[in-house]
Amino acid sequence: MAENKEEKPGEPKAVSADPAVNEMLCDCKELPAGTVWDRLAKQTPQCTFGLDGLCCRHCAMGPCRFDAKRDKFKYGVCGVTADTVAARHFVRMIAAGTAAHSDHGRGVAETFLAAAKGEAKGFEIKDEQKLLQIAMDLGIEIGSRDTKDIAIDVGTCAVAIFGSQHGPIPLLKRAPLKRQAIWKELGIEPRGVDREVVESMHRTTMGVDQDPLNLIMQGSRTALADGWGGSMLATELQDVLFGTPQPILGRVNLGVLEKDKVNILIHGHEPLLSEMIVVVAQDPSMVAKAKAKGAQGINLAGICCTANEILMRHGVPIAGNFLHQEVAIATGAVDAMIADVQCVMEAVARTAGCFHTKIITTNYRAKMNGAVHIQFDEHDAIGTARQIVEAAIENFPNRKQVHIPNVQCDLIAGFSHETINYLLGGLFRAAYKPLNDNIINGRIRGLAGVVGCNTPKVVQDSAHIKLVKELIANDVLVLQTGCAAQACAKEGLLLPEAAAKHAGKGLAEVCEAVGIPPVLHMGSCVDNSRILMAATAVVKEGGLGDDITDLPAIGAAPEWMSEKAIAIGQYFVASGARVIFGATFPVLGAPGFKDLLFKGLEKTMGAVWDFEPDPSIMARKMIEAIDKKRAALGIDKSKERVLYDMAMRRELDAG
Ligand code: MSK
Repeated sequence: MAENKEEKPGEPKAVSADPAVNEMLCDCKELPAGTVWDRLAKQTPQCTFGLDGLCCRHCAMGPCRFDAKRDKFKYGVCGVTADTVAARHFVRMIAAGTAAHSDHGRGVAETFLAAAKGEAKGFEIKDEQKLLQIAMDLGIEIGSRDTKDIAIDVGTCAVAIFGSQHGPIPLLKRAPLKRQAIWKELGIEPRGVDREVVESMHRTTMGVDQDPLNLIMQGSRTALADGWGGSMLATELQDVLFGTPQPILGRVNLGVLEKDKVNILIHGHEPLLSEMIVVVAQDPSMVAKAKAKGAQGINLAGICCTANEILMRHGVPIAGNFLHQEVAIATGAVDAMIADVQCVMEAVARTAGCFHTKIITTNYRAKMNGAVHIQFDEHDAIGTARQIVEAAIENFPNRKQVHIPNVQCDLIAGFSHETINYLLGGLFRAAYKPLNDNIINGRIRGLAGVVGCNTPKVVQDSAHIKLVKELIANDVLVLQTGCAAQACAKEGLLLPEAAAKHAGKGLAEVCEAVGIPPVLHMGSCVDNSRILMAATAVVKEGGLGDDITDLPAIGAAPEWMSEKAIAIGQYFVASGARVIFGATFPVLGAPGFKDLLFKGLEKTMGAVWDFEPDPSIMARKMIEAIDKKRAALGIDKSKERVLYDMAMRRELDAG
């Protein structure tokens, strides 16, 4: 578990709260391109115009810089202001994040359709009940029709949502009615995923949309196309194809790598191929091949969100989160790293060049110099998976020195919103009522979604761990996805026993009664759509208002770095949930646009953004926001905030 080392003068700055990473840094000293932390140090100080969203290079009259305090930098060459420039950047980040999630979603929808038609060997419908639920939500007739025909219609409709020109996209209907009315009134119901991304790119190009409010409305429409469109479709169709996750025991951290086995590390986001790699790696003929090369078997592990996908459905261990990708290779124990799309640093190929690791890219959209490319063929996924596993086995004898830190931790993952329903309500009367009741009676103070990445700008995992510990100590039930979930898992917070150790009395009572951890792992980045569904289910259960904005609930991303996080943040705000980001925020130099995001959106969306780099202050702000919602609902029985002082933190860390 992490030792939250406090910095001492003269000592090198700690880069991670994770002892496995700190142990590996000695092995990374000679890397020609260094590690992500070395490269950040070389890039520091970074350009403040860029940091604050104040550099425009959208046309060749620029680049232009902006500084409200200096006359020289008041206007760009075209006369554009800092607020418009920051708004355009922000909307472009939303568009990029939406595009990433949605291209993933489209790939899943296409494979789903091929599987439904019987054209994708190895894929099948695993969750029929969920298929029927989606069919109903998409307005597809069920009656006495054959499952195959329903699946073909669902697949066809899902693919069409990406290119649809005239919305609204159908899954918006899942949201609370009041929220749907707000979107309609504001004119921000997405028409189709691709259309919103294209329009955002158009409106942010030189000489088009010059009004920050108009821009953020389009940003909201695009983000909603992600949350209630591309991401939600990816999650739902993956569940139908591979099974809806249920609580499952797993392990996390570099210690899951095995010295005597062929280690295959799966990195990226799409579970389509990795599901097949899981199957192939267990094939006795493959295990025999590994043994013939001197290994004792084959060991799979994951990095980033693909890790979350295969953990939730198969219990495959997680080697680490985003900042682990280079240090994992430096163990010398990774025979192949399989990379599909997103969050794969270009540095991994260079790092791999210093060891024996083979980097294998599998998606034509994401190739890399120094990597081998084996294109994923959804019509023969098992064949592609075989090629990959064989390549890893072949590489096993090329290992040199191996150093695997003996650090790992158990965790429970797999809390889909359906599972939360069953766990809290029981199999025969599945409902969110017990959760709502416990929020109303104050045992659970509120809900917090703590999600997002790692960034080298924050001591790895430290903000996640500090924030989440303070939240659960104050009876806030935490929902997590992505690398944030992996950070807290490494700290042991995703285990039922964490409730007795770290949670407040009320939350601990609920967790102990139901047998759940105080921090629920709900999946990968696209699975933030599960949090939208859980929030909607709480609203629909009743007693806590009639819109997401009424709930004592809040979102946070204390160590974010990806554009995808901005898209997620905006679809939460547009859905009525306040969000707080840490580390850095890309509009701080544009006072007008910052004000619009941090205050102005309250009027239209009923929720705003906030920025707070200190996790303790962030916790305070989140608890205050939750208490404010409780007061508005009239359920504000006195609850003192437990203040975490240094002594308490040390005690927890020692425990
Ligand atoms: S992988 S987007 S670093 S959470 Fe989804 Fe982690 Fe952030 Fe990538």
